[in-house]
Amino acid sequence: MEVLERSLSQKYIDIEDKYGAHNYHPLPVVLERGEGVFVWDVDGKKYFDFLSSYSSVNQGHCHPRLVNIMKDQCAKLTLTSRAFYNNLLGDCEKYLHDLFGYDKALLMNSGVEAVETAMKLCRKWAYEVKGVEAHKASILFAKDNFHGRTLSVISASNDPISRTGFGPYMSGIEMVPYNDAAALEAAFEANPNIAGFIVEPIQGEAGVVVPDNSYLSAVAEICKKHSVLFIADEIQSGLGRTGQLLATYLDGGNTKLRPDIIILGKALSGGMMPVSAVLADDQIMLTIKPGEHGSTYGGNPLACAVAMEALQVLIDEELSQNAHDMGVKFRKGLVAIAKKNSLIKLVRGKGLLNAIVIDSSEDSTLAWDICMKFRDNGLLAKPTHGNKIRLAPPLVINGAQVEESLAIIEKTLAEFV
Ligand code: IF1
Repeated sequence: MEVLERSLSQKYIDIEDKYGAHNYHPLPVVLERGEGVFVWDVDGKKYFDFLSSYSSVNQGHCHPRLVNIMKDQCAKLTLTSRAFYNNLLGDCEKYLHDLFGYDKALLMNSGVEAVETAMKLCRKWAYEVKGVEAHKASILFAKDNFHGRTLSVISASNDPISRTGFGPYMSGIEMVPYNDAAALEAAFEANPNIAGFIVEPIQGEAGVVVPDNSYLSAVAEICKKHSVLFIADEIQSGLGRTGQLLATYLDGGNTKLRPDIIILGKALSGGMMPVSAVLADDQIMLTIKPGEHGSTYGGNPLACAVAMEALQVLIDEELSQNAHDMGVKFRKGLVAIAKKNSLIKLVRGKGLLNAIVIDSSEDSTLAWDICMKFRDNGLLAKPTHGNKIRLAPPLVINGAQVEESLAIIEKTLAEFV
């Protein structure tokens, strides 16, 4: 346990250590306020947030429009369950229809709940539309994926830390290498019972792995050819993060791939509360009949109010475009630092979903040590899978803040050579 020189922070850490589950190893910093791209710890120290709660705070911390809409709705009606209608769910579903162009939306809460929902829709569609024999449907995933932490979703993971010790695993799940269209087609040819392929347009947790330009288009084509549902998990890559509204909008937005199912979460609420959604056309969405799926909070009026405003903020503030422009500036700066500092082995990403690969083994603590120094120098980031450091600020970041952040990154890395 890193002992913090600031006793106030240590007090909070000690309480959590004593009374909380040890299911995380957080960076030792205790936050109490957020605004835009910044967060402050309990001692009043200010940091650039370069994690954005894993791309949930795209609109910036505590966006005033989201705070206000929550305050208003909180005082009116927060939850009805789906036993009754409420006056905001229909508007939210229509908003999602108008913005993304799918017949219908199914509102859930956490991202993994939406992934599970997509898996249930995929199986139902397999039996009722594709004609797969009962209980024989299989769902294909990409290796090195991350789609959440439920037992069925970790059954699709090849990451030992996500799955070891939680068996037995769910059947009807297969995996293929990411960014390999030939392997995908071979899998479909080998098993006609494959009903869907769930894939991240950019693999976040794997260390921001951006596939070849042709991969996602090939996925769409091969899925269509084999009557397999193309299911895009845009929970982390979507909602402006990669410089487009969705990461499946390619060629600067001129090619919209339109997967059969889109899964949204995280920034769908701008970090205010858990809201997730599954988008699909009627042929898929209506395979789930009344009473066959749902959740207590799914589609609650507070979530709907926040989600519509969070999406409107993305549009009004042109945050996808800003993510594109600031991402170009940021990656250029990282490449310039890499030219002077061999610690950075690789720079990769799209929009404001970026990562640097540190020149160390995956089991080295160097990336962690660098993030600790980033913290001391006023920037918060966290390593993923050993030697990669994800760098993903809120999409509201401006040019001067990008430059200031690059200066912190350069100064910090220079301390390690
Ligand atoms: C943790 C990772 C990121 C996601 C994608 C579904 C979900 C996530 C593409 C599930 C969630 C979060 C979960 C959080 C840390 C973070 C994460 F490190 F775990 F892998 F972002 F890369 N699809 N990702 O990224 O959504 O149920 O969490 O709302 O579990 O530690 P959720």
